[in-house]
Amino acid sequence: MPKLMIALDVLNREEALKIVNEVKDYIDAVKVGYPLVLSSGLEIVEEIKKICNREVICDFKVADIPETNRKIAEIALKYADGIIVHGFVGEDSVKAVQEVAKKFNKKVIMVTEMSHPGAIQYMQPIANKLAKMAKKLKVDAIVAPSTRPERLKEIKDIAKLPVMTPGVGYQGGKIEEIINILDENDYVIVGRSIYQSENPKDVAKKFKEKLNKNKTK
Ligand code: FNU
Repeated sequence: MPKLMIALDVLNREEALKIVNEVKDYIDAVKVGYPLVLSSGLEIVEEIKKICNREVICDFKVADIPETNRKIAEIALKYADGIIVHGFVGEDSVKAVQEVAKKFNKKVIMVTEMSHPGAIQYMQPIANKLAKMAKKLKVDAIVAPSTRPERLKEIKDIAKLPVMTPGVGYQGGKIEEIINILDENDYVIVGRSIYQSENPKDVAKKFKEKLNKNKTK
C-alpha cells in the first residue's frame, strides 16, 4: 500500500500543528514548503515531528548552483528527513545536495515533471531525461504527476525509483487512476483536499482507506 503524505501548506504554526495532530493516525509523512516555513520558521519541522513522529520532507525545490544548493541542504537537513530538489539545473547541483544528505543520512527527492498544466510547456519535453538522470544518480525518490497517470507510469518505469506523486484531489488527480502504478515504497501527496476540509481527520482517513483498498490487480 502506498504511503500518504500530507502537504501542509498552511500559513501559520498553530493551524499547522492542529492539523498534524488531527491527521497523525492516518498519514505516513508530512511535506512542508515555503508557505509554512517562511511564515513560521524551520523549527516547525521539529515541532511536527514531536507531534506525529513521522517523516518530514522539506519541499524547497532547490534549483541553484552546487555551492548554494549545498548551503540550503545543510540548513534544511539538520531538521528534515529529506529535501526536494530540481533536476533541470543539472547533475552537479543535485550531487551537491546528495553529498550533504549522505552526511546526515537523509533523503534527496528529485522533481522530474510537475503536476500543473504549465509543466507540459518546458518540463515534459525533458522529464524522461531527468528520470534517467535520477536513476543514474541514485536519488532516493522522484516527484512525478498524478494528474497525468500515463506520464507517472512512464517516468516511474524509466527511473525505477520510489515516487512521491502530487496532484491528487484539488489538482484533479484520482487515486483510482494511479493506484495500479504505485507500490508500497511510493507516496501520494495530498494537500488542500485534507487541510482545507471541514474535517481533515475524516478526509485523511478516507484517503488512507482508498490507498489500501483500491488496488485492482
Ligand atoms: P495540493 N507539488 C505539486 N506539484 O503540487 N512539489 C508538483 O509537481 C510538485 C510539488 C506540491 O494540490 C505543491 O507545492 F513538484 O493542495 C503542494 O505542496 O494537494 C502539493 O504538492 C500539492 O498540494
